[in-house]
Amino acid sequence: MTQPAGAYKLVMNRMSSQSLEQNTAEGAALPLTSPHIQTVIEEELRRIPFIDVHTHLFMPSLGKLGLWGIDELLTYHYLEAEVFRFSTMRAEQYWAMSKREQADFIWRTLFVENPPVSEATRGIVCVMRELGFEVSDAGLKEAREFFSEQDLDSHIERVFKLAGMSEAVMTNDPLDPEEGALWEKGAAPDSRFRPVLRLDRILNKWDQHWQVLLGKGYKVDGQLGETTFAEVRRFLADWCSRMKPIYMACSLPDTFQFPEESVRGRLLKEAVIPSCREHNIPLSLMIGVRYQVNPRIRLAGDAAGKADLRSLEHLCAQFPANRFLTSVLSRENQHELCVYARKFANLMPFGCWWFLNNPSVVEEVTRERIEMLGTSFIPQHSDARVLEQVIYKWRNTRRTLAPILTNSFQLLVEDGGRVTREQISQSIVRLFRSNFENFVSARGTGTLYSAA
Ligand code: RAT
Ligand code: ZN
Repeated sequence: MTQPAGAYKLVMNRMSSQSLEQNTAEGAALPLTSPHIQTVIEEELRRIPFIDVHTHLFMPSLGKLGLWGIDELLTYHYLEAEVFRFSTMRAEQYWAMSKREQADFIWRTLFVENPPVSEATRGIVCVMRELGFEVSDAGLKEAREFFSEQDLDSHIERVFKLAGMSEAVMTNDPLDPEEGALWEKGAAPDSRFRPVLRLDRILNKWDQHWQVLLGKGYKVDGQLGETTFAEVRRFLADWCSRMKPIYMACSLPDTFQFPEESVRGRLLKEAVIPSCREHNIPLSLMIGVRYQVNPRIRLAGDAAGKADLRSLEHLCAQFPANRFLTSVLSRENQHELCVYARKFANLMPFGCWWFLNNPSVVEEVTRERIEMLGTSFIPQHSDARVLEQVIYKWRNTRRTLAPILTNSFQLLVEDGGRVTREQISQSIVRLFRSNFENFVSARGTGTLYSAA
């Protein structure tokens, strides 16, 4: 099946959050009765394009790094983790196959021999349906043909439109040899994709990477000292001017502590945190990964663990002029994260990440966040690694969040509050656009983020 994907034109990413808030529908300022609230919320969730604040998608100028198409969708590591539960195939055998063979194996195992009822498998069903394919062997063949004929640029427009999003925030690793080289050559920016400077190799694997920095002319060493800190700051400054990231980011283990006299603790304190301040951008901390508990299944081999969030308390208190976007991977840490967000306005909880991105958990976490933080947080990001995943991930988010938001506004009416369409629009724009925009640009926040 071929479709003129170029026919879709994304106009919504040219719209500002302010204009999106101003719903001009007749009666936008009139009070709504409880039974109408649900319809209005569903309409506004459909109308307002979201900003996807953390993905692993890439702008077209970063070439092959950007994954898309049915074989990439089927070999997503969330599905790889599931396929070994249904098959006796050994991981080593799986890795020896070509991408297409792996995709065929996953298709057969998770979609033909078993019902695709898990969150990740159901996502494939949704994407195929939205793009017009049957969930059958014939549909898979058709999908392969379709993707082989797409022009990437117009396909992106179409996918973003189907997903109801205007921008995807990328994850850009300057020390990935392939990616770093493309940026150094001058990758063309794309207003649909916003860069983020990812620091995992520096903060989590310094012993394996300091020599790479040295090779690039930064006078660092393995021991750390004033010169090294200054040179890491210079490296970050150079990458800020090359990449123009909207924040810096790092994933962290469940054992993460701060302050800490470790390489990571010292690099954070002496190089990364001052650099974020100097460039006036937040640091995103994704805390709670138990790296490679099963390395045989590669990317699918990480797990989750409860972290000690006192580290976050120390960061927020010690560096009031820094801003911290934070997502925690363990369900057990969610309530504590809300408590800290009530204490520190320089902390912005975001997303229900990875193992949390299932309706049952998203529902619980989001209710808790609304009850404790009102609309002052960022409910979700997609974490998509393959372009078309945003279609199902954002559809699921809208479906899960509609009843939660409805319930919150209905309770408000029950308790004597006045709820209008305008107010609902504003809340949805805040949650899915402007809380993020304001936090990354330190805008509209009064004195909240100035140095104490
Ligand atoms: O959700 C994921 O795909 C994970 O593998 C991680 O990449 C995580 O999102 C991260 O950014 O570290
Ligand atoms: Zn991620």
